[in-house]
Amino acid sequence: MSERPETAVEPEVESEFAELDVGAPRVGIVMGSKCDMPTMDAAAGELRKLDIDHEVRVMSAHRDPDVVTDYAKNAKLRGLRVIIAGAGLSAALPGVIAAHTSLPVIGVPLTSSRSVAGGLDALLSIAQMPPGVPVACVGVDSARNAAVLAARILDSS
Ligand code: RP5
Repeated sequence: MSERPETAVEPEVESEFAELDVGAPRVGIVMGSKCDMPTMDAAAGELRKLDIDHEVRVMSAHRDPDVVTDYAKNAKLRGLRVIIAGAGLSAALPGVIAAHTSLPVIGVPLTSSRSVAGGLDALLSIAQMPPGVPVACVGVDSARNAAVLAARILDSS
């Protein structure tokens, strides 16, 4: 008997879950640190205004790699349709999530007290993904735009 990876889900089960509408979050907003919350709150605020169910989580690609991996691998099955990921400095979070899910990932490069060149460090970390593993990238600290883009993605599918 062939072994299946633990995370593999039968396609028919996956589509049945996708059709369930129980107010489950459709957008996941994640960020690398609690200190990112004031900036990322603009994404949550915009989704609230647009009446789009969402969830907010703090997890660091560098400090909590297993948590990030599990979150990304389970996101689609849980009903999420888009993930917004904000991080500063060497901002690996959006890219690591994109490595583990086929959902669209929108990265928000963030500034912090230790940012280099006004957030250029995070901007390049998020935008310069290798071919085949895309992350959409909004402007530095532009969390609201990430939410608007997430809404447009939801609207177009
Ligand atoms: C990144 O490093 C976070 O996204 C945050 O923007 C930055 C600083 O985080 P702390 O070291 O202050 O928690 O991982």
